[in-house]
Amino acid sequence: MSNYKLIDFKTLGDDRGSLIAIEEGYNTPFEIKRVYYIFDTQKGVERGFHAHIGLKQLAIVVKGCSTFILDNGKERKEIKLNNPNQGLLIEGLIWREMKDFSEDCVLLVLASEHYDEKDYIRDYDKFLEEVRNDS
Ligand code: T46
Repeated sequence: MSNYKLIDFKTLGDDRGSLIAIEEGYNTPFEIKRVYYIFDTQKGVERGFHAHIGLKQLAIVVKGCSTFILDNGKERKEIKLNNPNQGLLIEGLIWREMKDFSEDCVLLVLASEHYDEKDYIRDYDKFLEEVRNDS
């Protein structure tokens, strides 16, 4: 499946602990216009269930773990994120769902655009129609 990539970040560690720097144009291939984070997710909760028309995002589980399901209309892939030195880049038409949040999970997302509800496709049949029109 294209339109997604796992990016490994360099950990800058010393005897005080670890530090990871994310810099636009260096380990993030888009201009960062927005940052949001999801935390205190209740047990059993599933989120997402939408695709984006133009948004690019880099998702990093900075603490705990969570699983992304990516769906391009033809195949589905499960990606478990449990390491702050790895980011999931999602670009293009991909339906996403998130599940299995650990109690301590903090999911940080860097986004290429400001929040715009018009960029969301929240209906799966409409998403499939967009995929057909796109190919
Ligand atoms: C995505 C996945 C990974 C805002 O007002 N501003 C924002 O920047 C965001 C992201 C959300 N909101 C509002 C919209 C909703 O009323 O916050 C509420 C929760 O958003 P949503 O239901 O879209 O959350 P998720 O977890 O289903 O999806 C989020 C992002 O919205 C989405 O872009 O790819 O995380």
